[in-house]
Amino acid sequence: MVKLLDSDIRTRDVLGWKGVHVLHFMGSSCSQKLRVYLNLKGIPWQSHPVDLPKNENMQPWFLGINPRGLVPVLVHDGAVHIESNDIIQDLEGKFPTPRLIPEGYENEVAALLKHEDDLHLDLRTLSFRFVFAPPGPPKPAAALESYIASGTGTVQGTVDREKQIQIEFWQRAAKEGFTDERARASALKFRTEFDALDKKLARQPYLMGENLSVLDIAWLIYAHRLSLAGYPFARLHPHVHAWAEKLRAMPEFAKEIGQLRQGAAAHDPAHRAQAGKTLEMVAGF
Ligand SMILES: N[C@@H](CCC(=O)N[C@@H](CS)C(=O)NCC(=O)O)C(=O)O
Repeated sequence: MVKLLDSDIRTRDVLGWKGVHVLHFMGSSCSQKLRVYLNLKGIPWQSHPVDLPKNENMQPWFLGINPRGLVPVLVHDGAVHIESNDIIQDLEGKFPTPRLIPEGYENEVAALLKHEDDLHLDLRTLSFRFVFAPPGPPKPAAALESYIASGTGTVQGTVDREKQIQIEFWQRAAKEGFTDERARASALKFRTEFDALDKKLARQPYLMGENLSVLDIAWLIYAHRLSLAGYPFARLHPHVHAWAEKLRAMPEFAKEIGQLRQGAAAHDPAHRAQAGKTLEMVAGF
């Protein structure tokens, strides 16, 4: 569990926050995952929006809370938790019903969520290339400088390697954009994952069997974002497509992904096909 230490935190006022507080952004996939989870659980929480397109997450106040500079963050009775999957697993222990991690499967689910999180930068690559498609560098130099300089830079008392990975990701993006080659490599990884999920969903209604679990939430959020990027689910993975349509129709999901959906509807095909190429063309799907 990534619960921050007192020495990691510079924005001290959060230590006095009582109850469940979430720092998040409407269009962030990891925030959407956590919000869907909170909705399904019926856990009341207080919202603290962090505007990612305005780079609020790269300012000293936010880095004083999460030295990694990422959303979502959970502050529960003054304890600061980062990493969406860790937050969810921690809440599952504290709010056990309705169960979204089946009893006895905690370790298996932890490993599967870790695997899902390992693909996060691939999702970000495809999102920036085909959904957001900003005209210039995704993070202006001034924002990146503030990111590098702010916060303690430690997580659980240790210099945070993950922050360096983020810095390198944005520096590379500023230098070369999101190239065809990178986008193709990321899309192929997802194809392998969704081929496997499609086989599961041919036999059972949800990823862990008969009941909805955190894995359905996590993978629906990925599938949804990728469908906005133009990933051809209906053609390549029909069972995943049917499952995603079913989940998207549930109010607990619809409420959280709706805004991005509308936003993306406003994107014309040329916008989604940055440099005149769609995801299907770039990936060879
Ligand atoms: N492994 C982290 C990933 C968090 C992450 O990358 N969050 C994104 C939004 S989905 C973010 O904060 N991006 C910062 C930015 O775009 O500047 C988690 O699961 O919480």
